[in-house]
Amino acid sequence: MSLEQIQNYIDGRLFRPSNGKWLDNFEPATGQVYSQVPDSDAADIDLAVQSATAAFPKWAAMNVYDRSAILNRVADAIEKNMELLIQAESKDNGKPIWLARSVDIPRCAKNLRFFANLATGAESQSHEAVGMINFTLRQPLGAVGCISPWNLPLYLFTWKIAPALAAGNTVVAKPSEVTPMTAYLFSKLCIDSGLPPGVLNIVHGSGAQTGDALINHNDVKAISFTGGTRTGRHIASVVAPKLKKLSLELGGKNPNLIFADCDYKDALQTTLRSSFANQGQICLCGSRIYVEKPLYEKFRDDMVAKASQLKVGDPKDSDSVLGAVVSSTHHEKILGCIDRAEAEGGKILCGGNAVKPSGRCAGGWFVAPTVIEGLPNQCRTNQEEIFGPVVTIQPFEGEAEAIKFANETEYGLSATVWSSNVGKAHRVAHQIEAGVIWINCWLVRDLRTPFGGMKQSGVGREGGMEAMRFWTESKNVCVNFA
Ligand code: TXE
Repeated sequence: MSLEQIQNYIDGRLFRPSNGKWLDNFEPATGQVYSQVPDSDAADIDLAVQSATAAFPKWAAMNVYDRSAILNRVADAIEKNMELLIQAESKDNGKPIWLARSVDIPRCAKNLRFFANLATGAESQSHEAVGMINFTLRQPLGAVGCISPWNLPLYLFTWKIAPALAAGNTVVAKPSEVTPMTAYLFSKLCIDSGLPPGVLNIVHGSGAQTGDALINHNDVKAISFTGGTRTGRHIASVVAPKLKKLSLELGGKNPNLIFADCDYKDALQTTLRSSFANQGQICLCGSRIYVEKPLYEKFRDDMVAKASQLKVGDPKDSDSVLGAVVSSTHHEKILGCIDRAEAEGGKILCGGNAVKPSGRCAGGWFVAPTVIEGLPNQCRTNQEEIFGPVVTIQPFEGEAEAIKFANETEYGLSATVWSSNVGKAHRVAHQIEAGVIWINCWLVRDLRTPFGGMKQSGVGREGGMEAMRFWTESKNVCVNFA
């Protein structure tokens, strides 16, 4: 049986890679190749950038209500094809179907609608003086580049392209080569919805070849990237000297601070989720759990008991809480991190091993939820992003130590604070070095809010008007009417 071949979407049409080369695409739950993805190169990227550049003047000049209506039509198409996308996302990424159904795919439609509608309400400033008025235009940049990762494939892909398009830019997007399927299905929905040719182009392929061609292309006016910190640093080294706009959403090593006066049940249940949701492959997962001393032993024991009960298995099964991790390489990486944690003196309280389900998933890449105790903050396990179902747990004493522990990392993406003392929770939130803080909740996402990290977790913010500002250039016009 020949494998399905994913196509590039350029100038409104589907194309095979111009070099005729393909990469294998795996189903993580089985470890089997099930489709092929274009191994596109600079020639495909150049074609896509030319198409985006040609489409830009008309798309940018379009009445914002018409642009918004087209993007809403694409959102309609996602909703009409929800089940197809849910199944495809789960198969391509390894995440449980219930998760793709409850989180990923509904959010894709929401991303498009949210930014389509936000654009119609966008305001700009004016500054009046005697006999003078300044007003600020916010104009789209041109053909721009978006590079997205594999953990929330279509969710993060649409989160990037929606504001770029809504602001009037045209886009060349490169989804992760590890999870290309839903972006491919999405390109067909764009064609069916009447998105004008060239407005969005999707070029598939590896980071080192396709991604590199995109970030190096001189006609691309800005790059927005979500992925690992190391890749982000490399992209910055290429894009910054070209003096282009750059947005980087990178890794995290997020702390959960659990004070003794928290709502225990809620803190425990949510910490379980923030540790292991999507197999721990969400940049916002809390991977360092700090519990105030009086509560430490009880919380640790309950957390371990609950984590040990989580079912890891076929993403198709509705009772699988964790599915497969995304790739064989990533599976090896996570297991290597667990070995290292033991070598650093960590005690594995639960998990610590690969899981081999029987039947269809026997060859898949599964990892048991893992909780590790007894490691100092400075060790590599507590400093480097693992991005799997692996957390560490440590006690702390009082507010000052909680803040110190939380900030002892080069990352600064998110943090979670659990306390029923409002004043304390505010004080702590104020002092944590992270771009997103949740108090007594986790992963509550209001799309209007700024989203992004401090320190090595990134540069810039996505979300709401922050995204619209990134995707536009401000131009001040000063009028003398004296
Ligand atoms: O991501 P990469 P990888 C973290 C996580 C993970 C680690 C490595 O810790 O273990 O990163 O994962 C494209 N020029 N996160 O290697 O490489 C690539 O093709 C242009 C955190 O899979 O960062 C893909 O589309 N593009 C994270 C995208 O970058 C390049 C999500 C992300 O891949 C490129 C994912 C290049 N030279 C991983 N090299 C988060 N913050 O959510 C790669 N790419």
